[in-house]
Amino acid sequence: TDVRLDVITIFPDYLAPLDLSLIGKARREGLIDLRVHDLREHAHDRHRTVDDTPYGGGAGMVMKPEPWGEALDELVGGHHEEGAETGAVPHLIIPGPGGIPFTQQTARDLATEPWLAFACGRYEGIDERVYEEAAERMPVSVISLGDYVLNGGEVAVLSMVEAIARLIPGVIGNEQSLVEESHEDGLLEYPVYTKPASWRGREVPEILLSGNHGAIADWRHEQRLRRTAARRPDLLSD
Ligand code: 6GU
Repeated sequence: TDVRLDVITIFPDYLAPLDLSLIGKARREGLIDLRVHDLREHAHDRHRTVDDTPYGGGAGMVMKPEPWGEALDELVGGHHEEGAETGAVPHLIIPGPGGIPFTQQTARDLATEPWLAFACGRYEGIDERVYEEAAERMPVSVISLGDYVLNGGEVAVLSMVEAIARLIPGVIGNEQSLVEESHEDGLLEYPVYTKPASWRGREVPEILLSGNHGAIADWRHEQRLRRTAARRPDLLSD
């Protein structure tokens, strides 16, 4: 396998879409070894409790450290578990709105790593000592998709895994489609059209029917600049 991905969550069913489409195909072809783990298997009380009230007070619940400690032990080999022989560790990604921004460059960097693990938090977050201890054992990154709040890391992991996996050689058939897309060179993509040439009184721009490939390339570049200026001026200034 080219890459191993582990996801630890209290909602394994949230990751079911990773069986579908290009990612599902890459898994079945053995390009991606993706394993989803239920955190509750490491909660040993009667009710399989994974959360508790915050020290110091405040709203909501905090994820308890013990289940996370055990789940990460099982992954990297805490004392005598599988993996302890080689000393290999994953790069642990913890999704959260308080993390560093996830960008196409983040996806490119993570796509070169042989082993990634994603720890999905819920409630108000994970006990801080889990981050501290994990960081002594493996690289840890807290990563955010953007400035808005999701209920947990699962949906963020779906996005991150898709963005990363499609950059792994062999996962996408047409590699050229990877270089000609938004965020690969700092500009948004140009508008695209297909048949019919006339639809509900709207015409495809004449230049695209001209067969003049130089003029088409110039038009597309101009469209990319205009679109980026209108929608994402931040990409042009900084
Ligand atoms: Cl990565 N996680 C959560 N829970 N909320 C988010 C996020 C991540 N990115 C933006 N909001």
